Amino acid sequence: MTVMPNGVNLTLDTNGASRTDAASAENGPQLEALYNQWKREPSSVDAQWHAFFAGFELGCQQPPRRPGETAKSAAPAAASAKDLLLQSRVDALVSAYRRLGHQQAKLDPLNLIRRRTPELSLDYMKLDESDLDREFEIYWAGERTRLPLHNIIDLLHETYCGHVGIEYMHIENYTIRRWLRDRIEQGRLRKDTLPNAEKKRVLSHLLEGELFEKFLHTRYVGQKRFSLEGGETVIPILDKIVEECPRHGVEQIVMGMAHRGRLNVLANILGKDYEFVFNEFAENYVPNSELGDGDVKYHLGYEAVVNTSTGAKIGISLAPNPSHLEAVCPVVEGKARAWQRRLNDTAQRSKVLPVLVHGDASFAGQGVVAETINLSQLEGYRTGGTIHIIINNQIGFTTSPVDGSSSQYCTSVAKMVAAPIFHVNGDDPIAAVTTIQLAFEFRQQFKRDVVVDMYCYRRHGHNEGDEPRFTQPLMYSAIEDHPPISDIFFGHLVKFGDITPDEVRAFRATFEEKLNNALLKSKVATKTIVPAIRKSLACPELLDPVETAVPMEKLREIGAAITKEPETIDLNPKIKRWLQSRHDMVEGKAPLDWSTAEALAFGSLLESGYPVRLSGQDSRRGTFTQRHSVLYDVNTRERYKPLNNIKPGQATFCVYNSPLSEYAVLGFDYGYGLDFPDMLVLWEAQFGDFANGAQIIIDQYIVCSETKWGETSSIVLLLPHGYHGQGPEHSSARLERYLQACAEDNIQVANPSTPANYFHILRRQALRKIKKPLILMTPKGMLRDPRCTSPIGDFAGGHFEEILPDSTAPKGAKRVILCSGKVYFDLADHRKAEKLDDTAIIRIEQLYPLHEKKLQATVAAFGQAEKIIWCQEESANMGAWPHLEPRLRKLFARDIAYAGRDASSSTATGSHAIHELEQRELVNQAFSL
Ligand SMILES: Cc1ncc(C[n+]2csc(CCOP(=O)(O)OP(=O)(O)O)c2C)c(N)n1
Ligand SMILES: [Mg+2]
Repeated sequence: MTVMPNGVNLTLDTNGASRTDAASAENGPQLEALYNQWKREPSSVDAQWHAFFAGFELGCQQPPRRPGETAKSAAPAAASAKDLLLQSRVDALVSAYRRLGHQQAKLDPLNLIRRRTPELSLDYMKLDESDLDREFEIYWAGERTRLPLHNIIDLLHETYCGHVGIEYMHIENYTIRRWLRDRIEQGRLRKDTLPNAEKKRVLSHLLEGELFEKFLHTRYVGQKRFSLEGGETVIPILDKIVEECPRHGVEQIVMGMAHRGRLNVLANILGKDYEFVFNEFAENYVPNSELGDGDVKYHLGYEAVVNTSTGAKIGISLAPNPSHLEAVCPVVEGKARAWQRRLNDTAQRSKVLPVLVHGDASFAGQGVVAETINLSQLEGYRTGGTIHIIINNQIGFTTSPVDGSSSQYCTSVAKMVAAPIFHVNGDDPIAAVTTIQLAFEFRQQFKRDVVVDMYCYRRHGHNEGDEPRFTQPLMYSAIEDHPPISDIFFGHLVKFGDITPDEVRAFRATFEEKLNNALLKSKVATKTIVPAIRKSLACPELLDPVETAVPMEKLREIGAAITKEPETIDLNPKIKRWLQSRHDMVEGKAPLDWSTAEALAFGSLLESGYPVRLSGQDSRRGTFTQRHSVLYDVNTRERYKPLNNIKPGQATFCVYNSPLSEYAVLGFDYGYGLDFPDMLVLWEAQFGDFANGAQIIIDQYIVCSETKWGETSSIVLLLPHGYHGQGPEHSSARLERYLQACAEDNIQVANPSTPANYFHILRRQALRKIKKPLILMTPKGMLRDPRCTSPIGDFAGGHFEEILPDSTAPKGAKRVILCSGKVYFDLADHRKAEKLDDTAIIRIEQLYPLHEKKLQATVAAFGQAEKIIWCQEESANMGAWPHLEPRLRKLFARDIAYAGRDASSSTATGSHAIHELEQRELVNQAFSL
């Protein structure tokens, strides 16, 4: 905004087009005055206005000719103040179309949406019919030109209010906005430029999509399949993406989608055999898998290599997904990034394309969508842009968009990363296909997310047994009268001579025959299916020891490398001292603390070629200022990662501060580990309880993906845990939640109490061939506690100890206290202070799978013990007790006494003093029960 000396508020945008205030009639006289002032004395107005008036005069004298335009028709207009005023109003109109044209676009196939956009009217812009034949200047498709107003309006209307509505004016970056504007205004989305062969391909995909659904509808009446009918255009859209891959150098698509149309996509895009799809519908179908519980058919994943029409091969990986809508989004992003690493595509990220297909209600409603989109440009999480496709059937189960989103479109969340949003009418497959083509180009060019919101409808209820007319009578009477997309498109093609009715009839007949044959084969196949006896996933090898010790010499070498002061940066003096103390530890001058143990575990893995990825909130420094895995120059903030400076050729240590999200970040890291299994992937919660923000990823993926989908993962969750009197929210990592989910050796849950055991369990996780998630309770206050240290010898020898025996207690101890984690130190101190030497304290370092034999043998060493007590800091309804109690009772064939806090609804007291009292009390109990 420029405030002129004469008080006129006028605005010019940077490419020279005038707009806004100047368009209002009230400014007319001032504008004219300003113009006259400029004519009298050009230097008396501000530089921008000077340029504008000069340009305007030039434009009036030498209008550029349009192709075929004669000099006569482009005769110069008189440059009057009125012209100037009208021009500014036309400019404002053009700008309004660019910003708001999408509101008048014909997006809804059912034509039920009515929106008013007064800014697009002549009236609003204070133009009238008499101006329609006047010529005005317009900056269009990258060029300045002059056209009569009625032509300008036609052009604007066709471009911005056709079957594609485009939101791009919210994009702050001028280069991106202009790239889009030029292509949109060149007519990329309004012109039918598809060659005939492509149109036929689109029609065949529509027909395949539609006939496939109809076939299932009649053969498997009432069975849930979440039909795509009404939204079949998504099939040609996805096909176009695959077809465009070779041109853009994309080799792999990583895809996620929910229930709607999933079977259709599996069959018609990923090429899953129709026969197999039909098998899954058969009543006596039992999955051909020996392990695990499996999942319903519309959640299963699939891997395929498909051939494009040019013969190129494109890999497509469709991630399995749980019912929890949108939970798959971050998982797909993580998988895509892992694929990028696998294909050596970490610089450009152009060979691997993430594609997410969403429902309209889910995209608007699920917070994980925003969390995932927020990852899209971050150093540790970016994937070079995702193509989001919304199957916008304008309903979510029974809920209308007005009850599902506070914004006009379900896509508004994508604006937070300035993604362009293309709304397209699904009844116009050509528009949809040309739109996806542009969206793909955009992704490859700018490596940013882009959204294609395909408006459509849902021909049936939410599922096929559901009656939609109970809640949506009007919409469904419109749907009933609405012809299938293939009919509309076919009619269009016939009209323009692109195809004949005979060709379509022949296509239908051939395809139906193909489906019938597949059905026949499937009937044969399903008859012969013998229900497989489900084998348990139990994996006793999880308790086999793994060689994880590192020779002393190697430890010292690694230790020296990671504690060396970097030459390239100037360190904070406190960090210098910290490095020195760490150096003393690895030299054996002092016992090793927790974070040094971790650094040696990572360092030794990296040194021998195993990459490590650690991500979490503030993980680089460490929430408790313990890790310092990245060092900073005090003057320049230049960064240095000691763990990446061990030796040439070592594997890479990737450590990232994550955004403040648990759900998406854990989902991402979990997905990453799935497709890069040779990397040790760790996700760290700031405090353990924050992991419940990612509960869906834990419940739906981490603990059960192996049994549902045969997907194994070795992700590590680092969850700071322990009662220090810091209140209810910083004490408990909710150990009980993980233990409650334990069965069939699905995960490992550990609460190690020594740095050496932490070192060994991390190395075991990376070195062992078996892939199982590892849930680790990690310390907070104990990070610097001299009691929680290990001598270097414990790293050079031994391995992970599931049970830590008590070597100090006498054989004839009368009392055995079992415990896990930090409370051990309080118990040991109390025993020492009170000289209660007839008590043995045994630590269960790994709670699941429980090494029962080892535990039994360790307790048996104190055969005379009269009492076995379980002691924990957590309340009785929390911690390990509810899980362990029946198991310990069975194992030792006697009751186990409980020493710990009473059951409580909140995890811990808010008062530090009460915490101390409780802690003393539970320790006393352990020795006195
Ligand atoms: C997180 C979550 N909450 C609720 C549900 C139950 N649910 C299943 S489908 C559905 C409606 C989804 O609507 P939309 O995203 O528009 O997809 P559509 O079914 O219309 O294709 C709901 C609420 C779910 N699956 N996941
Ligand atoms: Mg919907």
